[in-house]
Amino acid sequence: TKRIFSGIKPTGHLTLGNYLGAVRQWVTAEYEPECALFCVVDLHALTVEHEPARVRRLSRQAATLLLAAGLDPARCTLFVQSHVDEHTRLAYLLECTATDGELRRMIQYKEKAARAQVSGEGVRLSLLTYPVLMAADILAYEAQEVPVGEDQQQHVELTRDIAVRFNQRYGHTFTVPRATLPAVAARVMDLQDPTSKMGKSHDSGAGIVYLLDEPGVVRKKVMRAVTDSGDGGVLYDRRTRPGVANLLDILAACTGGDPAALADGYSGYGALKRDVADAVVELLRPVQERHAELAGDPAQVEKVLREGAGRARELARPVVDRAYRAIGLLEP
Ligand code: AQP
Repeated sequence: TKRIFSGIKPTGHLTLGNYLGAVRQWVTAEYEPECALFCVVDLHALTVEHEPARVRRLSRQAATLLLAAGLDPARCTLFVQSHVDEHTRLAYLLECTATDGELRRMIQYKEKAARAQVSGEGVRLSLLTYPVLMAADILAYEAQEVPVGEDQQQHVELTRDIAVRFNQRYGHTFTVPRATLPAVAARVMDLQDPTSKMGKSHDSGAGIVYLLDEPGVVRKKVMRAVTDSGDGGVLYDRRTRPGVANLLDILAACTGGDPAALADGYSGYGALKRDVADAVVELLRPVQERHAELAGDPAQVEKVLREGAGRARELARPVVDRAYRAIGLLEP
């Protein structure tokens, strides 16, 4: 069976983008615990300005939400990145494999570095090296597939390059992974600014649907979504009609239809928005119900994370040890 790995960064409350782009792919497959690893990648949350208590709170919340969304601890391994030292151990070796130029080309780095500069906070060095730590997250588990949204595709490509280079120079050590993207909604856009991604750390609250938003809030956000001017009814064209295309993508992802075909069923934006709002509310309802139950039992979530970290450590250690030997470090 295939080994898969993916993660979520506790930099904000989980969004509809995280769910449709990534989390839903994680919960629909049938796994064995050793084959599917899902991680709250808390170290990655320290690459931008952060508040310690908030990161802790968001890490717990992310784990709880992943369970609420349907991750079954009996069939997958759910853990917190900082609980398994192998990630940072391996990251250093990969920093000795990747180049400065490669990392500066990453789109997320350019965007987030620009934002950090504007805020006057300065760009943390870890923001530049973040994709290398992400490569370590993936390679430590010999993952073959990495189910992610479109914004993470470039980082998975870099991971492949690093793995191939390491293997060529030091002998076969790592499995070379590939990204898998959902067929629709691989990039959910901000409802208020449909030319940029719906991002959990962005401040446009009105354009972001959070998984824990109440139905009334979801409806309000969807009904106020920016649509496109221009006549010709409801058309699916991501380039010229990004606002409407985004709503059609969301509807298609929720109902299982095809976004272009769905467009034919509407003559106006109002009816489309109402259907999108209904579909999202229905999609989130069971997740929110389970979240409310689980949030009342934090000890249960902690137990899952503790057991997950134990299993993850056992899987990662031999791989990372092998990499230490291959690259030329003396056995202790
Ligand atoms: N808008 C999106 N549409 C589809 N997929 C998305 N993902 C994120 N935003 C969208 C996918 O969700 C998974 C977890 O994301 P992450 O925690 O690694 O953070 P990110 O990719 O940097 O996205 P965020 O949520 O916008 O966080 P911030 O604002 O902190 O950068 C990934 O598989 C991602 O592709």
